[in-house]
Amino acid sequence: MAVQAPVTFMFQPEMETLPRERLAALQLERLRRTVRTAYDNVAHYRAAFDSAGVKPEEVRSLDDVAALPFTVKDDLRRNYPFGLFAVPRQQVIRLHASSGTTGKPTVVGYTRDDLGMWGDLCARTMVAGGARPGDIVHNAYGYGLFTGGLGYHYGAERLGCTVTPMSGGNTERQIVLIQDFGADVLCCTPSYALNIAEVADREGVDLRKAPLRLAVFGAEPWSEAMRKEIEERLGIRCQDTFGLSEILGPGVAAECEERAGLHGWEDHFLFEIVDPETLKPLPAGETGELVITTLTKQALPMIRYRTRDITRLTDEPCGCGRTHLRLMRITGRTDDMLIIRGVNVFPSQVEAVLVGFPGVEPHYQLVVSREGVYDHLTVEVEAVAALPQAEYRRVGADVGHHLKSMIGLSCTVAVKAPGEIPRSQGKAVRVRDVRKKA
Ligand code: DLL
Repeated sequence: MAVQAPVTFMFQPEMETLPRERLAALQLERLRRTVRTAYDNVAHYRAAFDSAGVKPEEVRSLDDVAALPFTVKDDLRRNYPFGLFAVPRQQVIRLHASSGTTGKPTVVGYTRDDLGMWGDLCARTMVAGGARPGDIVHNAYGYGLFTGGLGYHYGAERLGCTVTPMSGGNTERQIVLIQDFGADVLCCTPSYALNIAEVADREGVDLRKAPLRLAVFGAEPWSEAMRKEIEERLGIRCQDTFGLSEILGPGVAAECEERAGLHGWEDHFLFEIVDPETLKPLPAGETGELVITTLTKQALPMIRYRTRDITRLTDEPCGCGRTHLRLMRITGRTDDMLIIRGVNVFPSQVEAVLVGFPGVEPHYQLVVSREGVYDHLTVEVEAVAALPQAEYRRVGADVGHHLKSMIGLSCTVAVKAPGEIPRSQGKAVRVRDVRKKA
């Protein structure tokens, strides 16, 4: 029987539409190979498997992954810089690293095949969002040790786009080049796009008149409210993409044009959700911590990597025709979750209340302090215009009231003058913790 061509344009349709049973069979074969290679070539994995009492040959079904030990960020630090590589260093032709605010950075490496796969997956990701060969791609993700810039650079080239390797910063110049080169696609973090929109407004440039039609966002949590705000201000469609350095960089999961979650590329990764407290796998559809195992990475195989990201998965069929499961929008990280007087709150929930709120701009920071034995949260947000102090207090009280009723959070809202909240150059800093560490 002739297979009907998918209606949606895809970068690797034969993989993206693979029936789920065949996808599972492919995953199992690749999982077994990855586990074997990791055990045979990486001392850390051998020790971890031995102390958990499991042998690579005991992985006979995908469910057996639950018996394998987890890998955490600290394992990368402890094996700094190259201790988790599964191939001789000479075969590792690229390194990236996290900036690492505390301790050693985490280093990741790629073989030539890894880079080929990464380029393919970034191309797939961009196409899922609506990019097409021939587009002009303005890439404002940071180039360098961060994976965002080079990841999407190779993806866009692989797709057959014309790439402007802009990197972050120098926003005025970015706006000039977006217009002069007639960029179709913007790659950057949502918070940086907001910065671009603001600087363009200030300079009297209407980017809605430019050809720009699509933004490939990711690298930080953002809300639906923020999507709407940026779409209106820039006159473009904003698509979510997800990834992390330890697993690949960008290109792990991508929102398609249906916007019903992000397809996780299952021919290369195995996705699980576990309870962050008990670490037990959760049933399909439940919200918990995302755990990922790489299935094809050569230089740095990752077995059950605990991402700390909170989401849930669905494998319901998607209108786009792709068969790969979907990760729902990442609401935050277990380590970004604030617990303020017993209320769990993620910055993205506060964002959803602030964006579009009358009188304030969507620039904000959450400041956590200690008052006696209690933690206290101050939400700093900017006023749309310079106003008398009494007016700031009135707007602040109004915002505070809404935060209390929408997310049950009692906090102080400090309304700041325009321009007082630091602008994002890449990943926005949403939380400032000023508690004295005991
Ligand atoms: O941020 C890779 C990336 C670059 C993804 C460009 C997408 C676009 P890391 O610096 O290692 O890698 O940070 C990974 O960022 O564990 C999440 O907490 C967060 N993150 C990434 N994408 C999203 C997203 C890159 N779409 C960490 N929504 C991850 C929410 C995201 N959080």
